[in-house]
Amino acid sequence: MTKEAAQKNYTAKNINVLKGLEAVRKRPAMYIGDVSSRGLHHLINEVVDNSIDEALAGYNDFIGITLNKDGSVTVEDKGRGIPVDMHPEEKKSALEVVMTVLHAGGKFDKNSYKVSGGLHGVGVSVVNALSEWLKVKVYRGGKTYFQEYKCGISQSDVKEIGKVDKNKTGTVVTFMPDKTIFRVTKFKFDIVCERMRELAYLNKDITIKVTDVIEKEEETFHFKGGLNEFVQYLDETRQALHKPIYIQGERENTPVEIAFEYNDGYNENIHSYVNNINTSEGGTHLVGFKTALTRTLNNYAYKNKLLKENGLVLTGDDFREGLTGVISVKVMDPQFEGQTKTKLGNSEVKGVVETIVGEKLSEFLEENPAFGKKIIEKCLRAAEARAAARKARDLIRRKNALDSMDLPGKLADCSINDPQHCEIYIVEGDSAGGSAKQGRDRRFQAILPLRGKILNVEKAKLNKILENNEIKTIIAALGAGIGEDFNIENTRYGKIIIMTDADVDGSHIRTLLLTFFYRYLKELITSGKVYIAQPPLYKIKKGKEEIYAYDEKEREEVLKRMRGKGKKEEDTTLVTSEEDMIEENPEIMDKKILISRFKGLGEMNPEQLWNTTMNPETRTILQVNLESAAAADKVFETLMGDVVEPRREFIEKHAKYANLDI
Ligand code: 0RA
Repeated sequence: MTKEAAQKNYTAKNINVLKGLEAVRKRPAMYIGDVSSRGLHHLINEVVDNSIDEALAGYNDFIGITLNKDGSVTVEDKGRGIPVDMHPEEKKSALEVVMTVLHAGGKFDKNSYKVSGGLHGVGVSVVNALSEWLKVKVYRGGKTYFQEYKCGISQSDVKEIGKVDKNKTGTVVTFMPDKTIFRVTKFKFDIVCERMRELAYLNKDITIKVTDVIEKEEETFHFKGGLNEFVQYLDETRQALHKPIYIQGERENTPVEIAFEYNDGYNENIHSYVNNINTSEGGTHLVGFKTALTRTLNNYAYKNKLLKENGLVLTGDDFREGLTGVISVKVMDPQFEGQTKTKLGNSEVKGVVETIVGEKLSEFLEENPAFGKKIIEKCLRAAEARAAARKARDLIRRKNALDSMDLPGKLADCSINDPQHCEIYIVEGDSAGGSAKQGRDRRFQAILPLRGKILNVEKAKLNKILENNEIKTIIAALGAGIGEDFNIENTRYGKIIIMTDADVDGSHIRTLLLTFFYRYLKELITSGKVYIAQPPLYKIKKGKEEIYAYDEKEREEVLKRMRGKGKKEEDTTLVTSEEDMIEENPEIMDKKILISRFKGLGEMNPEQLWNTTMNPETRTILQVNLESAAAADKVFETLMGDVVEPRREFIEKHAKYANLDI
């Protein structure tokens, strides 16, 4: 290549890099989901995934995460260190390529199980592009290397900045999320810990340390017992019937690891992972496990003559009542499908898991006949209860209460009946329900007011749950059935929006509803149909200008702007209701700023409710998703279950936002 041609080439490459990073900065949500707290925390996960890949390849056993004083984050590992040698095509250090070229991370070695190549695997370059600045240090081959970037653009070549012990290898990445891109820039210790705890359970040889310098908190996650300990952690507030059953094996380059135990509850809590990614929509690995479990336990019960009782037939559901388990598989080339791309599609994995579980579980049962008997007895009891529930359901169905043809009287339905374009607001209380009915766009918005609290489903069997009026009403309105009859295709609405007051009662009702959806209509959540309405907390008024604020921070921002320069706080008055204010001080209006706090939805008139909370053009609604199904399970069990002490601790710790973080 002539010098001129080389120069041209270099320039073109650079332009490509800039184009790539620009695309990320222009449409960050396309790469990291969103620019809220979730997307922000995703940045950490993105870097950590690379460190986990090093661990999966057998080169790393430590990850440190530090939330620094200035708001930046440091992620360090003891992996091989990002390669620094010249990249043959890009004509610059591989380190710079990994940090600045989209999707460059996975190009190096194909034959490995990659987290970073999987679901969210967009590469560290995306973190770099979305950071005001990023600094990377690499320990490799006895030397320390360094490079710094601003908005993803390198500020100089990779520099060798010192020598280290030959045996010390690893990568240290420190980044400052770009405030012009993220709506929220403060990392939360608890959110970071949630994923790190999960990763430590899934990778038992790794130690992950999280430090929050600002809040002065620190946790180290290392679980020698791996999945066994994970299952025990999930069942912490339930009574286990035995020690977890552990199954491990590998076929067709697909390692499979499973732990499960039965408890005294009625829920099925099976969490599945592919390459450390939570597959909340399940997939072939989960199907393989369920198939093997049903077949093996049925065969065992039959062979040992444990099935004599009144001709009951054990179904898959019976074998999974009160079952808590974690399935973790590693797949070379995972195909993710489903609404939220969290369903494993690789068909060969079903057979792999089925064979391994079939063999190992049979062995276990032969060696532990006492366990076998106990498990079958529990499943028989589940079958009995299921038969009773079926009767209850048939009875209700005969009375038409669950039938979508006979909609509940309280429901104000919409006029369009194409589910895709329809939404239902489930509203706390009749008075808010009334405002919502008047304020809505009746063409596509249906309103279902609930009276009081629905039953806590965490504590009841299905037949009891089906006796609860509020629950019957919801099932009938949604039209998709429940339990064995549930069919998401029949859901009458594309969006199911929970609208409760912003107070303790409201959040309790919201949690009860979410618990019910999570346990009995889970697909509504995994397919992203469930939302939470965000009514404003404050109305701020100055002269003719009226602004709604959805939280304290926003209220302060609005106040600051309205006060303008030099104005003092005395000009602001907090009023419970605007009418009171005017009555008491008829001489006030133009310069004074009035803040009224909405205590409940019922305080808003129909027009206000429409403008602030229901108008699709202007409202904000939070989509409920299962970022971590295991964590959600833990939240519900802790909040709704039997044991008081962990619940109190949990509520004290998470105070007001606990209920939202499912
Ligand atoms: C590209 C290739 C290799 C490793 C990495 C990147 C890598 C990236 C990060 C990000 C944080 N920690 C990391 N550790 C490694 C393969 C290494 C090799 O072949 O030597």
